[in-house]
Amino acid sequence: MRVSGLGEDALVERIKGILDSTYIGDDTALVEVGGVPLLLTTDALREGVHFLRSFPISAVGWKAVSTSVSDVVACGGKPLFLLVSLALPDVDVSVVDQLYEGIKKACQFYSCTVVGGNITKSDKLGIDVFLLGQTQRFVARRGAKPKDGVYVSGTLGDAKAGLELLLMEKRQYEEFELLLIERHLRPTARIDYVGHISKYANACMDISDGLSTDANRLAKSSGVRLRLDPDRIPISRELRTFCQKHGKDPLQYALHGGEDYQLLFTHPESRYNPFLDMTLIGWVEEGEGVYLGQEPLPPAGFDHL
Ligand code: TPS
Repeated sequence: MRVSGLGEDALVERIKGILDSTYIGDDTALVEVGGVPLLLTTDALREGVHFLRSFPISAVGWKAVSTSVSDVVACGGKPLFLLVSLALPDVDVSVVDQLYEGIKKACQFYSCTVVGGNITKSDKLGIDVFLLGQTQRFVARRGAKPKDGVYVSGTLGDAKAGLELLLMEKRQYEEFELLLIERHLRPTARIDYVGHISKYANACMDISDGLSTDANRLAKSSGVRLRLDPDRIPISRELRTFCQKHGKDPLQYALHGGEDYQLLFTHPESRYNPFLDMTLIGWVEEGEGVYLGQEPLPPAGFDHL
């Protein structure tokens, strides 16, 4: 059987079995070194799969750091040190300069430091980030409790619309289109949520493959059912404008679009923080799977294989 027939989650389960590992399955791995808990995560970006060579390369650097920081934040942690490995075609040196300008900007924004890496020759451009972080309290995907509120940060679906706009390769973009494109090219990991997540979340993960796919992962890990309210899913004004213009349904983008790097988390409703852009989108129940109103919401987001 080919890996594409298996799918990403099943392949990860298979690898977990081979390694006989109890670690694998959250956005980061929690390890203890000399009594100090640490978070480890790694992310890969590949030309043709995650970005095109025509995209601004500094944005690719920014995004590579942000996707890893997002995983650490989802576990309630702060990013500390990174290793960055490049798979490099014989490009102009300025490409590497710009890539690292983006990496540096992101590291300044998130307060973390690149301490090393590796470079190999390759046909396609690739960036691998390995990130070490630290947390006061590790928040996993398991831990959601019946009666918890289900929350997301920010708005959903913008990055998918941004990617579609980029792939249109228009000569001129309107203001709202540029905003959506920015959401795709330079996602911001929700570092502003670290305090809230580490203090209050019973379960958390970041939404990289789309709400429908990631909510099902959280429900499965926690052994609960999530019932989401379609009228509560947060959708930006820009995405509404985009969908109006192209005759699309914004809810479909918000449910299944990937790469928003917003957070999905649960806790009692009493922990709602009005100073964060968090939205209550549903509740945790006993049972399994994800429901949108009365209908099952199967995973229909992005699969990497
Ligand atoms: C050129 N895409 C790639 S990875 C991903 C999505 C929706 C999910 C999140 O990945 N084609 C191009 N660029 C793209 N970004 C896509 C397709 C779509 P991860 O979990 O690795 O952060």
